[in-house]
Amino acid sequence: MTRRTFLAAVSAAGSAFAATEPKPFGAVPSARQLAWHRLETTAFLHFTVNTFTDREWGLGDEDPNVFNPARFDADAIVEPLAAAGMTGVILTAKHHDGFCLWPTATTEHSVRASGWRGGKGDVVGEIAAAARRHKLRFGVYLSPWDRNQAAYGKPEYIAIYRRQLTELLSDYGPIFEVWHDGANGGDGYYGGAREKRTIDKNTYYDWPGTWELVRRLQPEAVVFSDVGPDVRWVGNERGIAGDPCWATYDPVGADGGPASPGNVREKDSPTGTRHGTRWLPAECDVSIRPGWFWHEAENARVKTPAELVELYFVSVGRGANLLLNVPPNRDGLLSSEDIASLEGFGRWRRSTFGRNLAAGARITATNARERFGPQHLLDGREDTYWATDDATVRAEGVFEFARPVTFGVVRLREAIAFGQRVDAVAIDRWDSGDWRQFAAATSIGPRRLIRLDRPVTAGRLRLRVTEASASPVLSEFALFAEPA
Ligand code: FUL
Repeated sequence: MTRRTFLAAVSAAGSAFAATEPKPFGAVPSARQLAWHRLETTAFLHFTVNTFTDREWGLGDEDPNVFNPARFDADAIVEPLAAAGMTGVILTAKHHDGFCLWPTATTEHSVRASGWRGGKGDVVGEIAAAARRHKLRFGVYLSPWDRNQAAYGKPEYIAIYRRQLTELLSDYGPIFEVWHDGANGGDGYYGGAREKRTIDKNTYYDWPGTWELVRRLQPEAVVFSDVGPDVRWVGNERGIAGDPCWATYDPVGADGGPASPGNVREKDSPTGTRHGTRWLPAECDVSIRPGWFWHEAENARVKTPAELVELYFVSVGRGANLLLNVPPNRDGLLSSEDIASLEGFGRWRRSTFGRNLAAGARITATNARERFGPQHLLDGREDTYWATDDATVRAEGVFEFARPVTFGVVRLREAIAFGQRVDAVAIDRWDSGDWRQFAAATSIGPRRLIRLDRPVTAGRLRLRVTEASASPVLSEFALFAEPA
């Protein structure tokens, strides 16, 4: 080979290499997690005997007849959620009190024993069907702690719990998320024993066995708990993700030992673990009211649209999903206060995100990997991206606008199929002959929203990846203006 053909071969190999996709970095999301990330905001429905007894945790000895939502209307519950942009709904099929909202064969303590609709009602079935009609996905919360069950605390209960899960995952169509909370207060009715029962959170439930069942019955469903395996609790019930909030996480138990649902070192959950070995993104569960269940006394304390917007920024805006609880009332409907807040929030979302002000910008970059150029930041697609050469971790993109744009929100996304690679970014505007930084952020992952203190007007912007653990792979740069 002459020197010339050798060099030609090297450069051909080099560009062929650069034209290939970047290699994934660290832990990456599964297909079911990728689908879950797209949901962004989902709704929680806390509804059971507690709604009628004015409690947050039922004792387990409630008369099933107290459950009597005379005007229950699943469509009227789901419609306002859909209008607010919720993409899924998770119902408390069974809360800690053990009352089952579907006609289960596993216990007498269910809607079948209630006078509501002559014992023929099925809240799970009706919410699932309404969700389908409104194009929302449907998920179930099945409390592991059961204060009604005589067998609770004994090995037999695990079989009952799995039978309940089997019914829910077999009879109600596709399930997008299975939600296991970690609470357990010990004392309960337990079939009349009325005593305190303690269980070993790490071993009693044999979680791996239950998750295997979920995988078999609903392979596309994500499983939520303090430790995943697919989605993690964010570590607080205020709806606030950490900043940074890494999608990777290696949970440890409260005492530093092995973790399990109900036994996790909560202070790690909001941020996750940078370079953790598992992709285990955060979900921010929070109620639109002070309590999880509906209480008349809290009708005047429903979060305002502005508070919901703020929650959106500190959850979704940090790469987590928001799971917003909107509890049905004793009629079996959402209260007008909650509906009004949802409407305000929905209006804000539509008016803010309806138009990407960065679309149409001319964009150049300091480095790009052949066909993975920076134009992909603006094409509105999540399967295309701007990537740099493997060795280039710091890179800049410059956006030039035909006419100056005024915006108050910036949205960035990594192409997370390639892992979470970027550690920090900064954004500058061109002003009087110089670049001036006006925004910065750390973790991005599936998305990062930066809400500016006041709107910025600029004809030229610069996005700088200031720190990355691997060559950046970004799929979106977008600008939005909030309504006045
Ligand atoms: C917790 C429960 O104890 C609360 O009642 C509520 O269901 C919340 C979402 O999870 O663990």
